[in-house]
Amino acid sequence: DGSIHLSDYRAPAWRIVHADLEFDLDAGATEVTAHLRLQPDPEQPDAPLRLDGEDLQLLDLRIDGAPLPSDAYRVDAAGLHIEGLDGACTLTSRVRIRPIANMRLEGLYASRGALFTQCEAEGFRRITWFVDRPDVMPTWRITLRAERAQYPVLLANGNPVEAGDLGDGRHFATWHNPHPTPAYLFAVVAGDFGCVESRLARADGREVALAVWAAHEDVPRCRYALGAVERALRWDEERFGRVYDLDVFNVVAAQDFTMGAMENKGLNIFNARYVLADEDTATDADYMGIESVVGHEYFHNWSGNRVTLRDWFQLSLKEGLTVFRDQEFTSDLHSRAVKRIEDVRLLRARQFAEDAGSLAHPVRPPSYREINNFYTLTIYEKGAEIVRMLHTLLGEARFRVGMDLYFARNDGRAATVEDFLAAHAEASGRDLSQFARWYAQAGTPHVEVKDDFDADGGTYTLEIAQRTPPTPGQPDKAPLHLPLRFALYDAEGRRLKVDPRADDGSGDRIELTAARHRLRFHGLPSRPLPAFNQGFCAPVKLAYDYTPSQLGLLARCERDPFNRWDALQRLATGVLLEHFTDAAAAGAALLAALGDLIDDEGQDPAFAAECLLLPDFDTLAEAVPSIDVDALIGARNDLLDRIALEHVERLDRRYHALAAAAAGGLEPAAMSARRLRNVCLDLLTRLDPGAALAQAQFDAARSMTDRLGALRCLVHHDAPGRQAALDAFAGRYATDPLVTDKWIALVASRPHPDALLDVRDLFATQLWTPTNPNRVRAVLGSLSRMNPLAFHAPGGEGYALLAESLPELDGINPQVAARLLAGFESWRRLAGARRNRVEAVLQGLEGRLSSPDSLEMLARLRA
Ligand code: DPP
Ligand code: ZN
Repeated sequence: DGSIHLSDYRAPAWRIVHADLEFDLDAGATEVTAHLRLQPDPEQPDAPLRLDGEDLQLLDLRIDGAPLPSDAYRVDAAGLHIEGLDGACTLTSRVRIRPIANMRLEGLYASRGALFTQCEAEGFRRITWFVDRPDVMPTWRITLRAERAQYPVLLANGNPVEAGDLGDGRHFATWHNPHPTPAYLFAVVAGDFGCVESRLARADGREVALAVWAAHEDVPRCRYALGAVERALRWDEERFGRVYDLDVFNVVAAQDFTMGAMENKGLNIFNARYVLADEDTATDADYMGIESVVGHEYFHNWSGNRVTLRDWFQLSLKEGLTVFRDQEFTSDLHSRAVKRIEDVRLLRARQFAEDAGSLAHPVRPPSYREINNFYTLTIYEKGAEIVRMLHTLLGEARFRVGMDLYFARNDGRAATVEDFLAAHAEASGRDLSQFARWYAQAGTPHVEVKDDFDADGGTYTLEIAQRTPPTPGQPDKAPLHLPLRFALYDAEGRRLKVDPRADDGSGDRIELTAARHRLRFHGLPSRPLPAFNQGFCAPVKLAYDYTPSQLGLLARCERDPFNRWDALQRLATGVLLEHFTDAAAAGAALLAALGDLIDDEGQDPAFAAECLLLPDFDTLAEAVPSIDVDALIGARNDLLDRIALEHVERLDRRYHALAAAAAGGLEPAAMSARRLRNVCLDLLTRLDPGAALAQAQFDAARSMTDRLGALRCLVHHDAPGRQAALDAFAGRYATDPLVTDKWIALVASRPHPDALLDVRDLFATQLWTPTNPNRVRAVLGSLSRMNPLAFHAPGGEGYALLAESLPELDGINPQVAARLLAGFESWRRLAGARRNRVEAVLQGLEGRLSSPDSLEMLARLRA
């Protein structure tokens, strides 16, 4: 079926040791001349040379300067085959490509008069003939020639070497990348850009010139991203000892971009949404997102570029590790507790759903048809959780030694997950062979804890069992090696000193390796209250039969802030899903705890805001065997109404009390205040008088955070001023595509059946630009991922709306279409007629999609 298997890996028969490329750039027709220095693998002496290439018009082909006769090679849809080469040689090819016709945004493409590339994972083969796999790592020399008027700025990987005039209004620039670099990290940018720049001293004493580029009118909005680059560079030196390795580091913003950003060597290309920001157009969440993505891409320079991947099955080796690194970057610079809560919220809502649905796959998948389909929450977020567990098991100091060894030993090489674990095993002396199962086994582990207290002897026993449910293709699972932190509290919430034979003497952590463990504690005066998985140190679903009052106590006394938040999430989940025998007491405990939080001025407001947010629809859907959409949405709405009614005065008081702090700029205290204030406003707008408050905030707002927060309240709670506010907002930002995406996303995620009509209306306007991935996601991603009420409309209209647009989108940008299809990943667990409706919609898509991306997704969804 066209699948590629990890077990079939073979080293490349031919390597490219150096690539010298020349581009005659033009949006309509670009010519690429490639001189590739080729070396055969001595172990595979007679293997033919096979080069990847797609949609290339071949103009010329030479070996060591001599034209190749046409019977000496063969071209098919996927590649170029040459037999009978005897040994190292230089292949020169000249091809023509058509950037302007490239809607897939893979390879070289045009966007708003400029030219950009995107090569990960397999886009480089759309630029020239090449051995396009990550374990082929030449050094590079890249010369760009173009018209100066349209393309005054010419950027490529590495350091600038030379630039000059060519006459006739044309000019050139040559770049050199001395580091062995696979083709997926190749990049070229040409266009009329401006930049903000700065110089930093590297830890090794050399200087690096940093620049962030964008269309001229957007340059003033690049300052924050530049500062984020500076912070990232410094942080990686300090925390990981990783020093930058070129004289320049360039970041360029592109409005048409499929991914979030791309870590090309020395020339990161970003989706504009992760670069451009000022107070008038960016929310606090946007700023945080920019800093974390800038960090992420920068950190790839070591975890991904210097040490790259042997093959695409190892994708999480760079992505999981780099997400862990960017999470730590954000945690070190901002609130560690709030960052952890946000990350776990995403993991539970989206990765757990992926791991429990039709698209579940291990962090290292054993096979794929289209690698683009594996840039998933599992590869990224679960991959990061695995690295975090390793960090917990080894401790910061030994983890750092292991990382240093990993980087030193694999520098300039294409590595595997085994190389990563071997470095950590060697540096720490620990056996990580069972831990390696985390990479091979899909599904979220369930850890169930039962306990018993023997009052006579004061003996307390914990019985801990783990099991991982079956996933597609993996019916049976083996026990995993995982760290589990825990603590015991007495009835007053005082922490009890215990010694569970913990290996590191800290007495608050055990390592699970078997399916069952028993822990005994002696000499306890009374039955303790246990707390588990502090900091969410293992990515599992942990079940323990808490009473509402125990959760209320934990929410106050747990030392670990993540677990204080989690106690309230458990309490809320139990109330919403009617898990508690005394429902009235549970509801009262939750309301009391939330009331205290609203009033508590000693608490970080951002933390309080996180606590006031109930588990979202996806998280609840993950917690039930069968998804009753109406029941989940109804229960959630009822509880939110109840919280608003019960605490209306408190919310109102706090909302006003936070006004002064919220009026500040980008300092943490102001961001934190705005966060809680907007959560208060959202609850208040559920009640009639709140609408006036939201309207007032909208009218007076001085930041995008407050303006968009108020607009969301007005739109999502059907306030009277909703349409006028939307029109005012849309008019004010009509020329800004990123802000336009924001209001479109609000409309498409409005929890009202009419959202489907609004989306249909959008399709009929100029605002619907199916070639722009951000816009497609603002419309259809918001509908399918952020609007369960409309997407799951009982008659199946939401499913039909998404499915209808997929054939056209698939013809434009297969990656975007395939990602939207994943919105159906949990369909088999839908209750009632909805499951049948999705099934019919998926069946109706048979024969209407053509990309390998979408065909693989559809097949997995229907398997
Ligand atoms: N650009 C994507 C990321 O950084 C893929 N490498 O995650
Ligand atoms: Zn990445």
